[in-house]
Amino acid sequence: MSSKKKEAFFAPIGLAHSSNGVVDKAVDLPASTTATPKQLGLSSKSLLEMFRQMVLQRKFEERSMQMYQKGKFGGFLHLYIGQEAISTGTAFAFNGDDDLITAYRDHGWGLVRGISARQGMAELFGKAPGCSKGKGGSMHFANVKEHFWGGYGIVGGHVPLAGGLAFANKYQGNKRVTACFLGDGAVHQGALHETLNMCQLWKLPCIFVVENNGYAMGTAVQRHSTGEIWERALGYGMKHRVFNGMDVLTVYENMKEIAAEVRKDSMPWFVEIRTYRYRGHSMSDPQKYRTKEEMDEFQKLDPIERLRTLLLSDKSITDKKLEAIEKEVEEEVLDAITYADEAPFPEPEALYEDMFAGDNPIFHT
Ligand SMILES: Cc1ncc(C[n+]2csc(CCOP(=O)(O)OP(=O)(O)O)c2C)c(N)n1
Repeated sequence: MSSKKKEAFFAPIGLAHSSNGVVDKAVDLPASTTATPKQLGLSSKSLLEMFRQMVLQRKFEERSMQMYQKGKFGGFLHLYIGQEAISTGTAFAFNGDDDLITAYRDHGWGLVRGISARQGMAELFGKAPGCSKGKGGSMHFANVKEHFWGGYGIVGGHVPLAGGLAFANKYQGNKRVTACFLGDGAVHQGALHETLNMCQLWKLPCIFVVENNGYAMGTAVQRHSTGEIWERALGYGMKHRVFNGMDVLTVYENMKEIAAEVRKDSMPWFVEIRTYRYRGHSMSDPQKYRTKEEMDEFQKLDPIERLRTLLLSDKSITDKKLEAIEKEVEEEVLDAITYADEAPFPEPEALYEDMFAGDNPIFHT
C-alpha cells in the first residue's frame, strides 16, 4: 500500500474528517423515547435512584482512573464512562434475579448489581475483600448472589455462558431472563454465532445486547463491520431492535418490554444499543482514531446530564438536592479508596481456592 493510500485508510472517521461534507458519526443515534416517566411507571424516587446509581458509576470510575495513574494498581482498566444509562436502565427494568453477564467493561454492571464501592475498589487494588477476593481485578467483577455473572476479558468468550444460563433457566422453568452484553467488536466472533443459532433453535430466554459505542479498541465500527450490527439477527430469524443508549428512560422502556416478551414466549432477542464511550479503550490509548470535535459532540449528550435536566423539570426536585446526592456519592467513593488502600492482599494460599465449581458454596444454593 502506498503511504498516501495508507494514510487515507487509517484516517479517523470522526466529524472533522468527513470528506464529502456529510457528517460521519461514530454511531448514528436513534431518537430517544417520547414516553414520560409517569407513562413508564417511574416515580421521582425511582428517577433519583437511577441518578444516584449513574453518578456512582461515573465517580467510581473517575477515581479509579486517578488511582491507576497514581500506581495504586496495574493491569487493565477499561472505563464505562458515557455508557452508564445502559447498565442502569437495564437493571431497573429487570427483575433482581434475571441473569446479567458482560465483557471486561464491567464496573458499572457490578455496582448496579450490588457490589459496593468498597468491594469494587478493593477488587481493583487486588485486595482480599474485593468482590472477586482480589483475584480478578478490573475485568472480573462478579456478584453471583445478585445474578451478575461477571465480566470477561476474551472478546465474545462469555457469550456461550449466557446461552448456558438461559438453558438452565428454561430447564428449571423459573422464568428468569438472561441478558448478555457485548461490544460491537465481538459481533464477528464465531462463539456469538454458534450461540445465536442454538438459542433460536432451542427457544432459550436470552437477550443478546451489543453496546455499539462506535469503536472496537481504535477501529471504527464502519471499518470492522459490514452492514448494520442488528442485521445479524436476520440470519437467525431472531427478534431484534435498535435503540438509543444515551438516555436511561429509552433503555428502561425497551429493556422492560423485551424482557416481558422473553419471559412470556421464551424466544431470544438480538438488540443493538447505540452509545458512546467518553474515555479511551483502556488506560493506554492515545485516541488518535477520533477527533476532539466528535468527542465534544457526544459529550453534549451525556446521559447523566440528560437525566439531571429531566429531574430538574420536576419542580419538587432542586439543584441542591442533586448536588447533595453527588456529594454523598463522592464521599462513598473516597471512603472506598481508603478502605481498599488499607485492606490486606489475599494470602498466597488463596491462589488454590475457588479453582473448581465444587468449592464454591453459591453453586449449592
Ligand atoms: C478473542 C480476543 N481477541 C482480541 C482481544 C483484544 N481486545 C481486547 S478489547 C478488544 C476490542 C473489543 O471491542 P468491543 O467489543 O467493541 O468492546 P468495547 O471495548 O468497545 O467495549 C480487543 C480486540 C481479546 N481480548 N480477545
